[in-house]
Amino acid sequence: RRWRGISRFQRRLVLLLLALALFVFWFALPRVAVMERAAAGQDLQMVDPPGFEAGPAKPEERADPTSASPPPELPKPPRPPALPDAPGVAGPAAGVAASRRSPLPAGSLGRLSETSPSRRQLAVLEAMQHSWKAYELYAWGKDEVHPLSKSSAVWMGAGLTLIDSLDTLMIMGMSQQVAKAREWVATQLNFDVDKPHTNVFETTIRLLGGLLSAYHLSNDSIYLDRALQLGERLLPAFSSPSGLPYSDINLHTGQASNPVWTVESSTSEVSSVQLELRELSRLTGRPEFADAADRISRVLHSADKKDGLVPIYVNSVTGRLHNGGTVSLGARGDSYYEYLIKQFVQAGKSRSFEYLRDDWLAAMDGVAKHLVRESQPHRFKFVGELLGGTTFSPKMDHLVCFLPGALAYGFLHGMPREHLRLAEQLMRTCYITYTTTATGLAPEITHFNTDAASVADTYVKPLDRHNIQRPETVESLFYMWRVTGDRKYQDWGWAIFQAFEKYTKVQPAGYVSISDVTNARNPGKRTKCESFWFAETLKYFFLLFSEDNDLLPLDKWLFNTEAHPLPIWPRQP
Ligand code: DMJ
Repeated sequence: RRWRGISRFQRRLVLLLLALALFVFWFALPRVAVMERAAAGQDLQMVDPPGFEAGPAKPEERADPTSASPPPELPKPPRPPALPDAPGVAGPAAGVAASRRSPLPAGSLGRLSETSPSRRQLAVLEAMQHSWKAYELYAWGKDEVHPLSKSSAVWMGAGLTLIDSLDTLMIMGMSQQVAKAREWVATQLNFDVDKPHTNVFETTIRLLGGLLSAYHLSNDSIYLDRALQLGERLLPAFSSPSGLPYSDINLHTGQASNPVWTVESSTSEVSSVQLELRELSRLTGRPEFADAADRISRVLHSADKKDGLVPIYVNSVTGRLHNGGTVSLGARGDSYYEYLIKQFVQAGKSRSFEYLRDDWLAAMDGVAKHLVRESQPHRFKFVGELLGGTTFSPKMDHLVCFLPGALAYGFLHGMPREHLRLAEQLMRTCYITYTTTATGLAPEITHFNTDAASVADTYVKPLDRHNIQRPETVESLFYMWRVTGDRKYQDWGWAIFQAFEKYTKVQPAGYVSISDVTNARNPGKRTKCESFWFAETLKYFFLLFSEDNDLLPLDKWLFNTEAHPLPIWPRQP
């Protein structure tokens, strides 16, 4: 009666408004729902970013990076000047002085990015300042800071956190902190450390890698001088009968050894030093570092593998892989795979490095065949392990979450499109390992249920509940954002960043590891802050939230396994 009582004009107006509301509801609601589900980690049907085919591509297909959907249109700042025209590894010796040229003009600190920082980047910058404050207050010049106990710890005895952080400070434009740290490097840093068991891998990726990147980003020769001093002290570690490095060295005496209890080394440790050694050779014209790297890569290339997969232990004296050993892309296996594709890219995809690309392709086929499974009930793809080389275990270390990023980076450099598809699926799974805990932070290890009757996809064993500020998921989010231009990866990173803010920040300074990600009431703050929090996690957050794709563009730079950027060389024959 009321409807009939109003005028025709009023009726039309009401109908029009109803139609408008329906229209808005129809188009906006699904988007909101998808975003909410994604943020909650419940979006089971992955939405393909426009431009990417779903489903497997032919194995021989090589991606044309230009065919992928381009990252969003962003203001284009001037690119960094061309890379230094330093001699190639096999080129004439040039000496440190002659090759002291970096891709950035002197004094470019704070201007690495020409776009204004985003609100999220500013939050990361504040986190870095808060973290650095703890290091300055409690651990200046020491290896690690313990913000809770307001103390420090010795590991290599060489200012580990300070050196590991240099490039992050530079990228974030923290010029005053860089100046003070540079002063310490110039006047205090001393690699003449008399400790019998300094780990060769950690020293190479964190200290040597950090110094090389600091040099490239600052054009300051002090960092290259120090890198060369360290490289010379590390050299005896590469003189084993097989050519694979000993795990430990005394930097003072040059005595290299494996730990007393074993002759076996971690496969990832012996196989993840070549990027740094070759770059040191290129910059200094000293071939012995690159020669050592070549020997390592060739020994592992010739070793007996199972569909491209390697066990997690290797005998560094004989060069033989541990037969029947566990296969994993997590602890002790991870960066073996990462460095296959990155060595090929570093060398400008030169023909003489194609054998490493082939090893990467074989390994990724092996991963798909033996290690990738789906959880139940939601069919999340994950990467398990082969115990004893044969028995599948649905266990996935947080460390494995480097893989989506490496696959995406490989795709950008010409690897098959199906690698990107797998990267997208694994990226989602890595994110799920965060969203399914009470704190929103991932545990060290996640197990997956594969039984059809399962009610939850994941479970975390009591001893695996800790989070030590690892970077791998944020690292992969950064690559996925750069390669696909899909903003959901930034949003996922932001959710993770906020969880770190809430559960790991301490006052008056610093961020720490926690013991139990499943307990939001009492996550159990630990005292220690890892150096890779500064070197990797915060750096990747900062880059993930950047709108400037020309800030360390991925066709010109690669990141070593400790997130230290190194230039990609021009292609050589
Ligand atoms: C880092 O030192 C490196 O990323 C290494 O390759 C693996 N472990 C840590 C971070 O989790």
